[in-house]
Amino acid sequence: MLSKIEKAVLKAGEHLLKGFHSTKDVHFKGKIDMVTQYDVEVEKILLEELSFMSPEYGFVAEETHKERSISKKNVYIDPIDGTTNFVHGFPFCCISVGVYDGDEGEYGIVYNPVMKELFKAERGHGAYLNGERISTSIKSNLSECLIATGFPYSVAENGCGDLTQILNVVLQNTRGIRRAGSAALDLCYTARGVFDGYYEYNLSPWDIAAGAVIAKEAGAAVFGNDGAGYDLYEKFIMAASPNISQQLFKIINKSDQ
Ligand code: LIP
Repeated sequence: MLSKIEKAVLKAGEHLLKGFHSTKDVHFKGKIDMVTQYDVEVEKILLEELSFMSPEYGFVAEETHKERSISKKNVYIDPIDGTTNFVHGFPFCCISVGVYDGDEGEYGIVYNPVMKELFKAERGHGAYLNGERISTSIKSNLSECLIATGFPYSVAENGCGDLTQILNVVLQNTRGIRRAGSAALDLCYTARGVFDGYYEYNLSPWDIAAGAVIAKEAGAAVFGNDGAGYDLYEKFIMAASPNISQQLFKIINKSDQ
């Protein structure tokens, strides 16, 4: 199954790559929430190439299948995660396909054709980058850690609010943060140990579905607000090396009270 999904993602990736180097028709779903013809076209290719999974699996996809699926088994598709990066020519953008049976992630594939990085994982079989096994960092001192995060599009209308307080605490207790613009790749860069941890609020299920499987299979602690398991529809996710996950969770939650 994973190899058939990978084939579909690689085919759709060719179109993302063509679009990355082409002029884009940009439309706005919100003040800074952009969409291009390539988001829609890549999603169409993925839905066609993955149609073999229906009717056993439902589909949830950012551009044309936003509603929550009634199926138990679902495919979560973000055709271009990091759309702002894609529009501005910043090469941190990807296709993200996560396959779930209920709340359990079965497969995750995240593909950045611009940087030629293909992350994939199958539950219980480890996580890989371009065929090489990956795992989280082993740092145990939060002050030595590089943490990734992001901000919802709504900051353009409402500002950062509580996120500023959290950012202050994280910056005072770590080596720094990176806001790279793609939740899927932030999770994968945590899985490969480049980031020691990642957290973000107000994401959509398609942003995190695949990356969460990859991070978990790479040994990351991945959880939501309760500090236990994660929920694709919860408005908070954190993934981190198990050696620092509780330290990071604590400072984020202490600052959030
Ligand atoms: C993006 C996420 C990113 C978040 C952005 C946006 P999109 O998804 O991947 O982590 O900070 O606000 O939600 O819109 O590029 O698919």
